[in-house]
Amino acid sequence: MLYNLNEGNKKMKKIGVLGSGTWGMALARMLYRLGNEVQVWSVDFSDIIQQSDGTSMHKNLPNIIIPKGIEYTDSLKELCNDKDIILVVVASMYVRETIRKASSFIKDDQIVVDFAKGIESETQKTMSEVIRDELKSDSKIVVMSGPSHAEEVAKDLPTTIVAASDDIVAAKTIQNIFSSDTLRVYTNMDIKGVEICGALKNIVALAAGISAGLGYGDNAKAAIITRGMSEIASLGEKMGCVKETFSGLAGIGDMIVTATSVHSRNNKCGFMIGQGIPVKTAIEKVGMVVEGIYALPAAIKLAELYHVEMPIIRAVNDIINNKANPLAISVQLMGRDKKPENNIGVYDARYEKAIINNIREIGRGGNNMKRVITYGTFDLLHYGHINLLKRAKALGDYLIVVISTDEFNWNEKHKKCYFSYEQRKALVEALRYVDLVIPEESWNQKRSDMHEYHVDTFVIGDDWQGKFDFLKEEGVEVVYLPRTPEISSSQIKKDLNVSGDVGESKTEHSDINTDPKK
Ligand code: C2G
Repeated sequence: MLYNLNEGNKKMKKIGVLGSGTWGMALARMLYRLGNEVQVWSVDFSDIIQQSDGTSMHKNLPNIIIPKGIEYTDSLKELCNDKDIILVVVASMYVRETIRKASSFIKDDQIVVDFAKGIESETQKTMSEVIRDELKSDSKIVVMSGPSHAEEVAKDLPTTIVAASDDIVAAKTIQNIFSSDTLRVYTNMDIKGVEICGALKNIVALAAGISAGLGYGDNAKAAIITRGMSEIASLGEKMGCVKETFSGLAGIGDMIVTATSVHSRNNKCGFMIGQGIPVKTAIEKVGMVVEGIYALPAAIKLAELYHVEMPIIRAVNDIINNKANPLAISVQLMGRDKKPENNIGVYDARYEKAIINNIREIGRGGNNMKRVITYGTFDLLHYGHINLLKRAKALGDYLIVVISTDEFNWNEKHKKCYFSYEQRKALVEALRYVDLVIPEESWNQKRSDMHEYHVDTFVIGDDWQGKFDFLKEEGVEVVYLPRTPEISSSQIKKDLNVSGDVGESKTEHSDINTDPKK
C-alpha cells in the first residue's frame, strides 16, 4: 500500500501529464495513488490497453494496474486547462514541438516539470532551455532527474530523484507533491548540471552496453562508468555547473542505474551493437527511444565548444555515427597516452592532502581550529601569491592575511603599490582560502598579532627565510614556504613595460630589520 507521508500538509493537486509512455504512465499512476487528480495527454494511446473494469495497462508495464480514475485526452488545451502542474514526459526530440503547441494554454502560475532527458542536437540546449524557448508564459520550470527507472517506480520500489530548479520555491513545491514513502525527492539548484548529467549519462550507458556486447566484464563496465562520469563532470565544470551535482543522484546515481540495469534501453541497444548487430537494427529491436543516440551530436559539439577531452563519448560517436568497429575502438581507448587520474597540480595535491589530514585530525578529536597568519603586500595579485595563500590555508583551518598599508610600504619597504591598500584588501578577501584581512602598519606588530589573533602558525615565502624565527618565542610555529619561481609584481610591470619602483619587494631582504625589538 502506498502511504503518503505528508498526509497533513499536502493539498491535492490537478496534474497534467504530457506523454503516455512507460515513464508518463508510471508517474500518472503514482501521483494518482497519492490522491491527486491526473490527466494524461498523448497523440497515440495504442500502448495503453483498456481493461473491462475501467483500469488500464501499459504494454511495457505488464501486470501494473493503471487506476481507472486517471483521465485521458488528445487535446493539449484540455490537458493544460485548470491544472496546477504539467509534466513533460515525451521523448526529448518531441519536447520543443509539444511545448510549442501547448504554450498558448500554459499559464504563469502553472509549474512545468520536465522529465525528458536530452540535449537538442541543433542548439545544444537542455530540455528546460528548450521549454523556456517555447513557453509564452513565465511558468516556473523544474527538472526531475535521478536513478529512477519507470519500471521500478511503477512497482512502488524505493526510488530517489532530484527536483532541480533555479527557483527554490518551485523545487520545494514539486518536492512536496512527489514525496512519498517510496519516492524520496531532493532539491538541487544546479539545473544545468542536473540536465547535463541526465543527457550525457545515456551515452555512457551505450558504451557500457557495447562493452558487455563485446564480451567484456564488470571491470570494463566500472571503468566506463567511472571515466565516463569524469568526462561529464569535466564538461559540466567548464560549463559552470556545481561539482557536487556529478557525484549526486542525477550524476553518478543515474549513471549507475542506466549503465548497469536490464531496464536501460541505452544499455540494451549498446549490447546488441557490441555483438555486431547494425545500429539501426539494434534501435528497432529495442523498440523504444534510445536517448543516448540523440544526445551524441550535442555532446560532441559541447566537448568542442568547451575544449574538453571526452574519449568515451567520442568513441561511442565513432561507433554509432561513423561506423567504427567497436572492438577496434575499445583497443584504441585502452591504448591512449598515459595520464594522471585527475588534473590537480602539485600544489593542489599538497593542499588537498593537508586539508584532508587536518579534517581527519579534527575528526579524531585532535586539535581545534588551527589559525594561520601570513603577511605581505599582495600588489598586482598573481598566482605566486595565490599559491602561497592556498598552502598557508592548508596548514590550518583559518587564515589571517596581514596586508601592508600604503604608508607602511612607502616608509618601511620603500615601494609604492599599483593598487591601494583598500583595493589589495578587497582582492585578497575575495579568495576562498582567506578568512580575515587586517592591516600591516609596522614591523613590530607581529609579536602582539600572534597573541591578539591566537595564532598557531606563522607562514611566509622562503625569500624571508630565517627572518621571523623570533616568533617561535611567542609560541608560534614558523613556516617558510617555497616561493613560486618566475612570477612577481615587478616582473609583471617589467613585462608590461611600465617603469617605476612599484610592486614586489626584492627576493632577499638583508637590508631590513624585521624585529625592531633587537
Ligand atoms: N610570494 C611567493 N611567490 C611569489 C611572490 C610572492 O610565494 N612569486 C609570497 C611572498 O614570499 C610572501 C607573499 O607571497 O610570503 C606576499 O609577497 P609580497 O606581496 O611580495 O610580500 P612582501 O613584500 O614580501 O611583504 O612583513 C612581511 C612583509 O609584509 C612581506
